[in-house]
Amino acid sequence: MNITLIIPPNFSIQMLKEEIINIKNGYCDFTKSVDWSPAIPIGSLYLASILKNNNHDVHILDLHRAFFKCREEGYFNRFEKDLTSFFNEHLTEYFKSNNCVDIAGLSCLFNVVSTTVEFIAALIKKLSPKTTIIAGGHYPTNMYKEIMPKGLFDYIILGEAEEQITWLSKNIKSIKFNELVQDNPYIVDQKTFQSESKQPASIAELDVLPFPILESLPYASDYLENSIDSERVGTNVKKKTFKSMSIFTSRGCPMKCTFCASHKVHGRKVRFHSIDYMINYIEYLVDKYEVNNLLIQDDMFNYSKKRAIDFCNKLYHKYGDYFNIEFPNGLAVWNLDEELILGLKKVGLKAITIAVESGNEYVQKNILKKNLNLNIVKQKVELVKKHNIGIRAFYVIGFIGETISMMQDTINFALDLDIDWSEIKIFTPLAGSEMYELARKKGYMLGDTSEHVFGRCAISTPDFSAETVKEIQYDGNIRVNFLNNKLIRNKQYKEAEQTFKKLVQKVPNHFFAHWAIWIALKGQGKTEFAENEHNILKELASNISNAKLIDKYNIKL
Ligand code: B12
Ligand code: SF4
Repeated sequence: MNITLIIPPNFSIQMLKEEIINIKNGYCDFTKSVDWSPAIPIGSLYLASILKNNNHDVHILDLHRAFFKCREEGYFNRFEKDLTSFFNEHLTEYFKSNNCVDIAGLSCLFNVVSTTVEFIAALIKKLSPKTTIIAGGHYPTNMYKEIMPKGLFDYIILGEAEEQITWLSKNIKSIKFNELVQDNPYIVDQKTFQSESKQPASIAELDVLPFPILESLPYASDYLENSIDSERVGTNVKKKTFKSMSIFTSRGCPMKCTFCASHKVHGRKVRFHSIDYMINYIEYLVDKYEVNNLLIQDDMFNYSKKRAIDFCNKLYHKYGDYFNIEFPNGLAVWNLDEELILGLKKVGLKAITIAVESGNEYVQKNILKKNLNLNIVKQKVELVKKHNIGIRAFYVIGFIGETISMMQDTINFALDLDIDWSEIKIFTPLAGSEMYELARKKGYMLGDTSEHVFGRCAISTPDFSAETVKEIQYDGNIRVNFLNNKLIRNKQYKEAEQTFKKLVQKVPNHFFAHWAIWIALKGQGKTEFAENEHNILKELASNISNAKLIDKYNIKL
């Protein structure tokens, strides 16, 4: 079978269109801007590997990266280029030159990409009516009953799809295939999507999966050097020399956080790769791609502390301190102790991110059901700092049931915690989560599900309006990460200069980032550079919204 796995531009059609208009107008708004950098599509790599092992001809077409590259290379700055020309040049051309794609598999990990995936499916149906279109990932797994009636997908595979996509590709030519699908609990088609016996597939023994090798991915080395994870604000690790690869040592999470949807695909039962499997895979990544930055993406890497330490020991035994290690999704605070911190430090952990979510005990216990003890958070932070490891935290405000004062508690907690960076995000209901169901039932969601991403859209409840949450989030971010920045307070001006210069590379006109650079330069006695920065600030201050902020925060220039 000739199979193409397609990664869509990972945003809604509306966002893509707006982004193109913004590019044409030379406009950049920090509160709305999102990170467009490509990420290695790990799920599709797993699928590609198993399909190749079963002798299929597999290609990955990453339209997210293609969109990013077009954006970076000024494609959309040209008058005649828009979203239609983008899809024509990347999808129409592809299907014209590969006129025998038997199966197009669309990866749809996030709600936010639903409209784009549907747009792509409709286009493929037109371009290549004989191609079977299948979809998988979090969004179709959770929403198939609503998606299937649109008639855009032939099949949706629910849950972890490695075994099922192999089964489908093997059997699809069988004349009895429709009957077979009826009996398959993990795949839905037009006839079976309303059946109550369908459920997400789960890979029982992770080690049976072939390595998610990078050979299936065109431009693999470029991802390793320039992916979304190659720059992280608030950690002064020099990423530019890194080759970063995301890995999963386990799947699943037993916790029941009400805002999370991960369990709908990966389940609540934690399954582990053996440490030998992981070390062999890492060996492949090092030998073939010189990977030296491991991004461990498990939902809960330290679920078993013993295994986590075993992993560190074996990795250290083979590679010493060769790697930089990161946990982009954060580590579970409750199971973090000195032994584990030291084990991780030994194999290259320079900065840790902890998922705190809320600084209010009531929200922790009754709204999120995360039950994190905030005093323990403080103790663990001190432990991490004691070992000279950088520390960041994730926070979210605007949960259903939260009041404005509870949100302020989170901001105050973040101010108090004294760490390197605090990512304060606005709650967005994720399809598949308990809170999504509640938001829908109560009619709290404003706009389309696909618009619920980053700071872009929020919910309104009787306790707060979406606008108020945005204001609290904006204000919290400015106060916690800029005006009270730890590096500036501690007079670590050199590090502060590096941190904020990184930020202005991404958001060139960020007033507070320039302000922080100015303070950092003055603090180092770099008078001439500080003067330049001061001039930039004065220019930015002429903008009306910046002028208001200067007034609000009493900034003296
Ligand atoms: C890494 C990651 C990212 C990365 C990169 C994702 C990527 N391109 O691979 C980045 C940083 C970009 C990211 C961003 C976001 N993420 Co994220 N992310 C993850 C994470 C941690 C791992 C994804 C992964 O690689 N899993 C491992 C592989 C093996 O599993 P998989 O990708 O799910 O693939 C399997 C199945 O889904 C299925 N499948 C996947 N593709 C396909 C295709 C076909 C054809 C088929 C049949 C099957 C299939 O089979 C695969 C193999 O088993 C997950 C959590 C998790 N544990 O999965 C969250 C997760 C996917 N992210 C989530 C969210 C919400 C986001 C954001 C929207 C966050 C936000 N509010 O801003 C952003 C937005 C994305 C964007 N537009 O940029 C949610 C999605 C839930 C939902 N219903 O929308 C998740 C589930 C986290 C959660 N706790 O709920 N994310
Ligand atoms: S948010 Fe993290 S800890 Fe909570 S259920 Fe999801 S993956 Fe597990």
